[in-house]
Amino acid sequence: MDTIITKRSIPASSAFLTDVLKGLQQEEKFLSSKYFYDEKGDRIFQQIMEMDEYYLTNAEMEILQQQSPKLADLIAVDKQPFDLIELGAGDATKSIHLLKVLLKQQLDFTYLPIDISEHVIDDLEENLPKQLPELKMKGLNGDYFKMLQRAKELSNRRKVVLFMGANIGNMSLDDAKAFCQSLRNELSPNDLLIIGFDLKKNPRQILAAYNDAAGITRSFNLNLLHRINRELAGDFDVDAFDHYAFYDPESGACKSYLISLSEQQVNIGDETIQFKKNEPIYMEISQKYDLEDINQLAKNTGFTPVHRFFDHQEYFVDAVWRVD
Ligand code: AVJ
Repeated sequence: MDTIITKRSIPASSAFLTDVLKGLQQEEKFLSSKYFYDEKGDRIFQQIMEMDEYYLTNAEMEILQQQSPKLADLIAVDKQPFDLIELGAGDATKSIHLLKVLLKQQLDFTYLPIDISEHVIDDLEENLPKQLPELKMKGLNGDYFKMLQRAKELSNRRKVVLFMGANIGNMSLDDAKAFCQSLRNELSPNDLLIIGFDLKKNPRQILAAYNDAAGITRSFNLNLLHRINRELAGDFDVDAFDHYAFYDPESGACKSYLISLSEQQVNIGDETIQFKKNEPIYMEISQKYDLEDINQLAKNTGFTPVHRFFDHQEYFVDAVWRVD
């Protein structure tokens, strides 16, 4: 009789596993920062947003707190009903300022927050109605583009898409262009996109935001190794990796790496990955833009820039683009 060899079972459907192995089996190793956000990662990101060095959150918060009436005027041009779709809604602490103004103006709209984290959507559905009882909302948990499709099935009203928080920064310039093009293809003429960009500024200030003194960003990166250990039967010795952040003022790319401090091997399920001493894993890009880059991106992807909202220090911009 044949012997049946049982392998440790790994769920075949795990895109997480496939992506992790694909990234770590390359010549130049990388992991995707979209996997930073498990429950622990969500909590560390909250801490990042509260750090002194992480200027982005306060800057965009100021824009929403102070300029939501003007933003609402641009959104509600014709006072017709619309759907307000937020990609990567998080806890909506910024967009709530806009929601309040839209409700106060008695506009007919439904808020459709999309997030790939299920517990983010659960929290929103529990907490937002407490703060804004009149708000019509439906949370959509999943991939941005699949959920955009869903939103279009739910209604054919005009779409206003919010993509704030400099989330587009986690894409390379080429990927950002492809993303905006795909978004454009899901939308119709006169729909709006409100999109947040972190601006190029003093390189020291940018680097400090991603290389904080307390090491919170470091633990944010290392948490992905812990997550692989927890969820994918990995055995990373997390202490054997160091975090390194680097900002290039010419390209505007701020990149994070984890550096293997020794020659070592790591098992992930049935696979073994070799690391040389000082070998980097490329973890994340946080791309910075100037105003010219932003207008070019709009024009190259089928949008017309309509307006720009800045914080008083001009660290950050929320750009309003109309679909051509
Ligand atoms: C959530 C993508 C806007 O790149 O600034 C913060 C994530 N990474 N610190 C950013 C992040 C390290 C953040 N975004």
